[in-house]
Amino acid sequence: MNDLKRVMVVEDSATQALHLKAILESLGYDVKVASNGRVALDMLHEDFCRIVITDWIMPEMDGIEFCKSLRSLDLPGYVYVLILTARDNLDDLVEGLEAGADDYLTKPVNPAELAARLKTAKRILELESSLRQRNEEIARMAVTDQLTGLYNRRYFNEQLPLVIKAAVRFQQPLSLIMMDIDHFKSVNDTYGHQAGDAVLQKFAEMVRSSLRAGVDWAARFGGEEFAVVMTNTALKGAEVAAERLRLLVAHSLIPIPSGDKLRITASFGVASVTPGSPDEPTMEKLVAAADEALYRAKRRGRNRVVA
Ligand code: GH3
Ligand code: MG
Ligand code: MG
Ligand code: MG
Ligand code: MG
Repeated sequence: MNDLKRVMVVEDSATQALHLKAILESLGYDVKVASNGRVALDMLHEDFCRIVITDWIMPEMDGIEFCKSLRSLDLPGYVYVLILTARDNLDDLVEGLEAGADDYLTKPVNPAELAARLKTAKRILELESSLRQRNEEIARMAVTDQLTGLYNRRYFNEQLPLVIKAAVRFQQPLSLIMMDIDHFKSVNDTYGHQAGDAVLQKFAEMVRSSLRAGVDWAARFGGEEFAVVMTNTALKGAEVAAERLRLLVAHSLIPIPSGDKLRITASFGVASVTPGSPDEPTMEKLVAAADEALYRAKRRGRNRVVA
């Protein structure tokens, strides 16, 4: 990770900054210099840097204020801060660490010690990166349906109320399509569960391909039932989208592990939130309305869209 080869030096004395820069460059680091804490904060926003060595006493914003401000910011990653100062009593060290510094060094700096301290920084930052990545992965897994890669029911339940709230606030329409594969049980019964899974995956792919990026999103609601949420879309538009998807599904041949190709159909129920309607919309009401429409689509013979 080459961002661990970059160091920002925050130092008001140009001579000392140059001296430290030379040492760091001899250790293989790319160095940027900021003349005080305020300048350093601005630079971090523009060009993020994960290792910072800061002086204590500087005009405008000193090292302590800099550490405190830095820790209150929401930056793209953890910044490892070393204070490098002529102040060498124990109280100063404690104050520096309590302000949010990770390490404390006194001037004049010994290059070998600096190199070793920076190795510690690198180790901590690598650990932080891997934990961050793992967290992101877990967070993504928590909202993803494993079989299809679509959002799962949990995400649907968390997200839909927020989307409805936003639609009401911005007085925009919002539509929900609920869909259910027709006679899916017979796929499993005839061709086996693996074939059923392949059909679900292919169906999900067709749903995904029908979404408008950044506007619609789809979730696996459960079993062979899926939902598409269409923001800023009125009932008519959602009906058209559902009909297009219905045709795509009905005209597709789905390959299954046995080598056979299956034809499937699905039924669709569409419901909407309309701006200005007196009835306050909720997730429960919207889902119930789409479900009711889906039920009617099934009863009227399947392979159809009902709104
Ligand atoms: P309808 O047209 O009325 O919707 O009939 P259907 O057969 O599609 O509906 P039913 O609810 O009777 O059956 C749904 C089947 O979906 C039963 C269940 O075993 C199967 N199923 C649910 N989840 C999965 C899954 O993850 N993989 C597979 N292969 N099958 C699943
Ligand atoms: Mg100074
Ligand atoms: Mg079904
Ligand atoms: Mg059913
Ligand atoms: Mg079902």
